[in-house]
Amino acid sequence: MGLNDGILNQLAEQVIELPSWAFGNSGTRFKVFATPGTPRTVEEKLADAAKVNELTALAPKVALHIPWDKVDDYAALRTYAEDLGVSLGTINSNTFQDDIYKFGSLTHVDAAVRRKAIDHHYECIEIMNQTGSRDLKIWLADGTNYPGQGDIRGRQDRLADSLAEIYARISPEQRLVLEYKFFEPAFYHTDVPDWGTSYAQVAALGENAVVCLDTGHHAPGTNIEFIVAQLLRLGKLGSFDFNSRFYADDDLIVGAADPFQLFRIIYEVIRGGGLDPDAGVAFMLDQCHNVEDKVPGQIRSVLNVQEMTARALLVDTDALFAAQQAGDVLGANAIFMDAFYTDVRPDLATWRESRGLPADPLKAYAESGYQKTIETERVGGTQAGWGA
Ligand code: PSV
Ligand code: MN
Ligand code: MN
Repeated sequence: MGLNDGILNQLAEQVIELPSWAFGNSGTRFKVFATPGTPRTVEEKLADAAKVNELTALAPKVALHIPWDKVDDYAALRTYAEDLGVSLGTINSNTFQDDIYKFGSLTHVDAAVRRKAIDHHYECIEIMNQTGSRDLKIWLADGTNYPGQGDIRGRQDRLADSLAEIYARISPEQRLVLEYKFFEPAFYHTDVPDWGTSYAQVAALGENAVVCLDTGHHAPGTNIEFIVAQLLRLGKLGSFDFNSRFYADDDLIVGAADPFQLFRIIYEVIRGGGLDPDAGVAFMLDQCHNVEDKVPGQIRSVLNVQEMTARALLVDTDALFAAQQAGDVLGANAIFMDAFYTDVRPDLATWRESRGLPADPLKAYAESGYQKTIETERVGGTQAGWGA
């Protein structure tokens, strides 16, 4: 099995969006280790993202988180990014770090708190108008810790009302993307815990409201590729937050914990037409590099997505469907596994070189001297988010 031109043409169109916060220092509630060379400004985060793109041609977009990436002039930031060869992507709102949101944001019982949270989203939409971003991504920390603490039903109703106010502000070219997460920081109930809730909320809003699937936001054992298939079927898969996890929301490098799961997810993306750029599915990373260097961490991540995409494109779908029709259980499984077990790395390296890219982007990064330069030049890099 080799990568034919049809597959390479599809791979050439692949766009992965990098999260600005992946370049900041991050950690656990126990410790944030500072990594030498960490960006001090949004501009430096963009420069690092552009480096990843320069060496891989896979990551021409950078997602921002507001207010972590707050600047005075977003039009200037847009030009700055474009001069580096990248564009500004999804704008992520943040209603989870201010004291006022202790008991919720868009779901809060107090209309004044909901107003503040809605206004923050208006500010994000204003930023999107200047950055040229299509997607407003909303992840809420809203939820409760103890049974009886909150009125689950009332919170759901207030969420619907708040989202409707935000949705009314987006332009026809923009989308509202609602992310779900089954727990954390709330431990008893979360107001958008699963794809079904996210789907119910966005379906009520309209066509330009879609779901974000963060691969780390499910209970262990969840069949994530099934959710992918279902959301694509319903025309509501807006974006991915790719990462990998061993236990909870670990935010580790995508494909590091379970490459086969990533393969299965991407197979369903392809099966449902989601790889077509016109399908509008944004392939974002949502990761933290706590102990490893961040730029090579992002390079490894985009290469993992590319490798699993290549393998998923290798599935002999005609043979697979025939085996499925015939009830050939082991035959169908063997066809699927043949593609998964194919090592595409040599073919991808040769293809990269033919496009003027380094055969081994991680080696090229190590030899480029970039890491040394940023370590020397940048002193006092910032934390990814909390406390930034
Ligand atoms: C929450 O766990 C999340 O996945 C959301 O996407 C946030 O925006 C992101 O992490 C960064 O904290
Ligand atoms: Mn996420
Ligand atoms: Mn998360």
